[in-house]
Order: sequence, then structure tokens, then C-alpha cells
Amino acid sequence: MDGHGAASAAAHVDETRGEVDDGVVADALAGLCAARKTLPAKLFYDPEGCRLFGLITGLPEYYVTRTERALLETVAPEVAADVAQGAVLVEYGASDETKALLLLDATPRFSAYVPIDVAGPELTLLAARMAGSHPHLAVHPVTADFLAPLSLPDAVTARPRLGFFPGSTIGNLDPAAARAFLREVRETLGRGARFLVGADLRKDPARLVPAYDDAQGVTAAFNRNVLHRLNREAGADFEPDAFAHRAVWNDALGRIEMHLVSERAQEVRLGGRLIRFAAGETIHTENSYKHTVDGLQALAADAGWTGLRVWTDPDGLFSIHLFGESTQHQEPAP
Ligand code: AVI
Repeated sequence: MDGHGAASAAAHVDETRGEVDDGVVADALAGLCAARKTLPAKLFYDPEGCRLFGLITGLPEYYVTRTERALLETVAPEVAADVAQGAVLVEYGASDETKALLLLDATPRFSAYVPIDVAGPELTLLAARMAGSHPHLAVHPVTADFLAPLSLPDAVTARPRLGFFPGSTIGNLDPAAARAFLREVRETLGRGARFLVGADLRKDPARLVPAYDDAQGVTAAFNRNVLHRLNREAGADFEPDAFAHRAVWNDALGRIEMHLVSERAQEVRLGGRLIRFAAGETIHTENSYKHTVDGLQALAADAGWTGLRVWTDPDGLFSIHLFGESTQHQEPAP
């Protein structure tokens, strides 16, 4: 997972703090100057954040990744059995090819793979690995923020398309954004497409909260890394250790929230602004919505998708949904 987003590439040199990324400053100030302080979750995924997220996926408490992988091992051959000759697999947020390979290796009928991610250098490495291991498959990487409208490479637009959005990243979008994303994907993939989405399920908070507040403190380090990043890239002077990691289940909204809690009254400088924190005040850094199967089906239906199949693991922790696009072709009026 890369998240989705680098801030803008514009930078300037601050006399005392060195090079400052203006996009990161703007993203941070927009959230930190609000009445309830927030930071966009996309700021998590700098190289150190990606490294920490990689560690999270292997934590004993973080059942999400291993449960999805095990489920995908049974789902992939079933989905692949229905894939049309010459189909293209389009993966949204493809930081590596490991999950896609379960599908790509399940049938020889795929002709191409389109991994989409903001991290261009990672995509170049992915394409090189695939060229070595799967020389007969055309790989067309697309470096883009998958939440924004995008076009598929010309080489694949006429082929049958299967979209793929694993990892429960759909849960990091609020319901309105998830609907908009699902609609946008339907537009991009076009008529007759299918879309396979992995989504963590709502469950006992006693199971959920430790997944976001692990005993080794890796998720806490991942959360605090956003403050280190602002010090590195936005010339801020946060004391990250003066903020505590907090993960809470918000039952009314059906989501895990991550916060950074100011342990005392303090002031932080960022982008020429002074930001004051009261003791106990929080920065809301991430939401991870946990949908029910029906809830996710309803979101997708609102976005014009038809639910074709749903798989869950034996413990009911995780779900994989196959959606179909079934818009009738409208002949233009004479
Ligand atoms: C990337 N995303 C699906 C993760 C999640 O579970 O919401 C991000 C994460 N944040 C803390 N732990 C994992």
C-alpha cells in the first residue's frame, strides 16, 4: 500500500529548516488550522511509513493482510475461471504484484496487467520483475493518484477488464468518497467490466482495536511518523514523543479512528504558522471504516455496480466482493 499521495513536487528552501515541500505544508496546514485538528492519511506513506506499514501487515494483531491473502488463494481460481480470453487486470494501489499474481497465475487468459499507483519508482521495479517472471504478459504501469479520474493505456482499452482493489483500502475512504471512487472506477473500466474488492468486516471492537494498537508499538510508530515527516519535509518542529498514539472504535460511524494526542499544552511551528495544542487535544490522522457485507454491497450499488458474488473467510473477518458492470448500451437518439 502506498496510500495515495505524494503532495505537490514544489519545494522551497527555508533559511533555518532547509528544503520544504510546499504541497506537504499546504496539506498539513489545512488540517492543523481547523477547529478539530486532522492530518490527511496520505501523509503516512513516505518511505519510512511504507516500511512501517509493511511491518504492520505481519503483526499478530493485524489479521487483515493474512486473512485476505488466505481467502484470495481460494477466490482467485474461481474468479479466474470466468475471465475472458485476452483480459486485462487493472490493480488500484499496486505497491507490489504479490496479490495480483494469485489472479494472473490462475489462468493463462490474462494478456495484460495495469498496476496503478502514485509511487512511480516502485512501479518501474514491479514492471521489471514482471518482465523477468511473466515475459508473455504485457505490463502497462500507470503512475497516478487512483482517487482522481484517470485513463487506461490505449493498448488495453478494447480488451475485457477486471479491476482489483485489495487490502481493504476502500475502508480508508469515508462513505461518500468510497461511492465516488466506485463510480469513477466504473467509468474508467467501462462497459462489461468486473471489479474485485477486498474489504475488512465489522466485528467486535475487542478484536479491532488491538489491530490498530499493537503490543509492539509498530502502529504507534507508523502514526507518529507523520510528525517526523512534517519535521523532515515541512520544516515543522514537532516533538513526536509528546504525542500519544490512540486507536478508538467509533460505533456510531462504524470506523476505527487513529489519533495523536498531545500529552501537554504545546506549540508547534509549521509553514510560518504557530499551532497551539491544549493538553489532551488530538490530531485525527486516519479512519478505517469496517463495513458489513450488505453495507459494502449497498455502496457499490449506489455507484452503479451489480453484486455478483461475495466470499468471506470461515471466521467472518474479511470479505471479497465481485461486482459487475451491466449498463445497457444506450443508442443515441435519432
Ligand atoms: C491501508 N489500510 C487498509 C490500513 C487499514 O487497516 O486501514 C492502514 C492502517 N492503519 C493502521 N494500520 C493499518
